[in-house]
Amino acid sequence: MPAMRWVGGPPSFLASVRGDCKAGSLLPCPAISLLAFLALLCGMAAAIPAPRWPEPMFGRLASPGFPGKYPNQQEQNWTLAVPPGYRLRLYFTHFDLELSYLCEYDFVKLSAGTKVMATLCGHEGTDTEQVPGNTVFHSPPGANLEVTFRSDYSNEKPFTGFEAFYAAEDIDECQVGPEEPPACDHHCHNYLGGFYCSCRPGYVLHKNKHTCSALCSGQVFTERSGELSSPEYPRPYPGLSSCTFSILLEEGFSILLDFVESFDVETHPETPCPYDSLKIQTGRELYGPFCGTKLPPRIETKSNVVNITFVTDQSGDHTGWKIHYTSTAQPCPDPRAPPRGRVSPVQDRYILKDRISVSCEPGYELLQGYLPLKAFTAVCQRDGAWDRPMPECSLVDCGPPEDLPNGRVEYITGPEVTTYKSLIQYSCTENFYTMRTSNDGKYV
Ligand SMILES: [Ca+2]
Ligand SMILES: [Ca+2]
Ligand SMILES: [Ca+2]
Repeated sequence: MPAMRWVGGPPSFLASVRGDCKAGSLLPCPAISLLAFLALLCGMAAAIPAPRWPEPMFGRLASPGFPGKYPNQQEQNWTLAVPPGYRLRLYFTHFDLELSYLCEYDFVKLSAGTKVMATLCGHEGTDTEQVPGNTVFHSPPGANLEVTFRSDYSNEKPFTGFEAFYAAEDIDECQVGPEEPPACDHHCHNYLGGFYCSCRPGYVLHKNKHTCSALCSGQVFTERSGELSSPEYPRPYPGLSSCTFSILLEEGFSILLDFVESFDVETHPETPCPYDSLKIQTGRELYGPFCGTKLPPRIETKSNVVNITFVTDQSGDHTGWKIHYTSTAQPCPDPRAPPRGRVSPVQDRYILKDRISVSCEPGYELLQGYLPLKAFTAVCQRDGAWDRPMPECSLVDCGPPEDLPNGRVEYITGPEVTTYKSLIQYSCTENFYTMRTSNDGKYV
C-alpha cells in the first residue's frame, strides 16, 4: 500500500474532484482543486488573470473494478465542485448494486451539504428503493455535489457497480419558477457563469444589482392645482426608491391635499409604516407616515409649501397612492361692475392672483377718478383686497366742437350737449354739413 493515495475516482477535468484521504496516510492531504493545481503547474498562481472563458468541466465516476464486480467493504467519496454560476448535472450509464431494504448494505448516495438528494441501490426500482434509471441529477446552485459509494462485507452474487458522467452547466438565473421572485426587477440577461440586470428608462439599478430604483426625487409642482402619485401608479410601485415632491406656491396660498382613487402602501399591524411610508411636511407640521389601504382624509395644510416624501423598501407588491391637490386663499370681495360696465371673467369667488378686467358699453369710457383709462385690470391680493378700486364707465364726451371759419355751429340735441350720439350742425354761407359724434370721442 502506498503511503498516500487518493481514494476518489479517476481524475476529472476541470471540475474540481476531491477524493478522501485514506486513513493511515503519512503525509497531509490538502484538498487542492484541480483548477488551482493546474494553475500552479503553469506558474500562473501568482497572477491568475481576471475572469476567463470557462473551460469545459466534465468527468466520469465509476465503482472500483468497473466494469468488473466491485469488492466488499469499500467506501469512496467524490466531491464535485463547480465555480459560482454553474451547477453539475450527473447521470448514470450503468447501475447494478446489491439490493437491500432501504439500501442499508450497498449504495450510492448523492448529497449536497447536509441534504441527501438520493440513496440508490439494486438493479431495478422497488417501492422502497430507488435506482437512478434515466434520472438526471443536478447539484443545487452554489453547492458541491457529494457522491458516496459504499459496499458492505458480503455479496450473495457478483454485482458490476455503476458508471456515471457529470458536466458543469451554466445556471440560467433568469429562468425562475412561478413561485419564485424574478432575478431582476426589469430586464434579466443570462451569460455563462452569471447574469446581470438592467432597468427601464427612468430607473437606476440599485447597488444590490437586481432592484430597479425609480428616479423620482426632486419633483416640483408650481401650478395652483395638480396631481401627483407613486411611481407607476396604479401599478405596483418600485422597491428601494426614495421619491420627493414639492408643491411650491406663492405666499398667501394654502394647499389642500386630497387622496383620490385608491391607497395601498405596505403596512404592519403594530409598528407604524416600517417598510414603505408616505410623509407630508409643511413648514409647521408633519403629517403621516401614511400606509395601509385606507384613503387618508383631506389635509388642509394652511401652507403654501408642501414637501412629500415616499420611501420604499425592497419587497412587497402594492399599488401606491395618488394625490389631487388644490389651493385656496383669502377671497377678495365680489367685484361689482360699475353701471354700464362689465366684469370678466365671472367666477363664484376670486382669490389671490385672480385677475379681472372691466370694460364699458359702447359710448362709455373707463375713468379712474378723472383719468380716462385705455383698459382696466385688477388683481386679488393675498390680504383679500383688490389692488385697485373699481373704475367708472363714463359717457363719452366729444367736447366743444372746433370753430368753423366762415360758419357756425348749431347744437341739435340740446344746448352745449356734446356727449355720445349728440348731434351738432355746422352751417356755412353757401353749404352745411351734419356731423355726429362717434363713441370714441370724435366727430364723424
Ligand atoms: Ca454487499
Ligand atoms: Ca448564467
Ligand atoms: Ca415594500
